[in-house]
Amino acid sequence: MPSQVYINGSLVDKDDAKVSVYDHGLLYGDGVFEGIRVYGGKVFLLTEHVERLYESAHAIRLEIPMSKADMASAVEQTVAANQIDDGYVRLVVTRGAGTLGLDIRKTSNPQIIIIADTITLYDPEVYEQGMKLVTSSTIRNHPAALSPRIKSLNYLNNILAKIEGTDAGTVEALMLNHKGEVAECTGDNIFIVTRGMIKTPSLEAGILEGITRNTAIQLAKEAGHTVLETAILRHDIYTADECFLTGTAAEVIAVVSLDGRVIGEGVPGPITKDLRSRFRDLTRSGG
Ligand code: PXG
Repeated sequence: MPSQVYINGSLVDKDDAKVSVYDHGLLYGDGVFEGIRVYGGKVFLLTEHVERLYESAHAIRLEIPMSKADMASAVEQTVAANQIDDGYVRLVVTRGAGTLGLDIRKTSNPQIIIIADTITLYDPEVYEQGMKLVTSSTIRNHPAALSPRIKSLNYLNNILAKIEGTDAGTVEALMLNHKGEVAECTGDNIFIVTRGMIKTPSLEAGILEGITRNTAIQLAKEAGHTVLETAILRHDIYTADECFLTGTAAEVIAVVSLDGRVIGEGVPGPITKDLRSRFRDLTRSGG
């Protein structure tokens, strides 16, 4: 059982890993995070995740008091201390303790927290049969309000959408942007395959630049597919031949219906299956 949590330079027992109730991470969701996989004892795409963490922090004017290289070493040290072979790392940086006001100048001591744990995945049936999706009525944050490119501790936008999925009996939910275009799911990016062409919303749609998304695009291109980053409407998903999601937790997973419309043959499609297999080969080979 994982028991050691990294907090501000030390590994401590998880029961002793604590932050102040005055921390702006708690009071305002003021902070950033990453979710990273460990495969065969190796942290998958660690450099990419550390890079995105620092970009998120930079975007919210949070200076992380540690170098990227030291952050990467701290992640590896935490994984090793907990003897995680296949698991999950949650990397969190909060704004730190401050006053009961929004002024970041009155905060100090950003908290750097690294949790290495096991991961709960979707049931194997969901991978075999593909998942059903519904569109949530909660739209994705407007990029001019809170950019979805920032992986911030304020995930209420996604949580509210996820509740709608749960209420509808699905494990994920589709989110549209303020223009009514397809954005992404609550914790996964989305792709479709139409007449052999792979399409995914561009960053302009107001989405998180998923690291699994980037890997899937690269794998698809290596396999000889054309990948188009373009505006997508729900109609494009309803009428697609295949649909799949990508994410750190889900990896590559098929979607077989949206809002009660069967997609393609209603089973995971050949390109989806091939990309899932290529992704799994990559993670098994140490990435
Ligand atoms: N969109 C959103 C909004 C996300 O939160 C993704 C896309 C996929 O990005 P990556 O980089 O993982 O390919 C995410 C990622 C969790 C959890 O515990 C959520 C994510 C990642 C890991 C764990 O809910 N979201």
